[in-house]
Amino acid sequence: NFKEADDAIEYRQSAFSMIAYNFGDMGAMLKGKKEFNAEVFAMRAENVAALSKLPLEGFVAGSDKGDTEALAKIWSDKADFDAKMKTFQENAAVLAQVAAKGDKRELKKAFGNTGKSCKGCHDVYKKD
Ligand code: ASC
Repeated sequence: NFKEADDAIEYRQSAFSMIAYNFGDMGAMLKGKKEFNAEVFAMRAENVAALSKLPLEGFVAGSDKGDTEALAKIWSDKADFDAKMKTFQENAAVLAQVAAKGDKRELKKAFGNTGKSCKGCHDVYKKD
């Protein structure tokens, strides 16, 4: 368990930061902002799939505080939040599987689905 609420906050924010870095690089490749490299893309997809399992653990009771972008609704609608996080994890797992095979059309679709599950949660539970 985390010693302080601040430790839980730092943990989940670190995970999100690493997810954003890896997912952002995949997006840059798909948008042609940098050269597509199937091996790097697959590595990043694997990273996101693993990292997607981390943030939820940091949303412990009592960590609804401080100057963060997490809305109080996360804790009042926790079951829905958990379900949305699980959908993200599932989409990220599919993306990693598809990326390993390297079919660009399939990979774009799986990337889109994963991005939708990022946004779907941000729209409801993240301060803008
Ligand atoms: C990203 C990022 C997000 C998602 C979201 C997808 O790269 O930082 O929060 O994609 O914009 O719609």
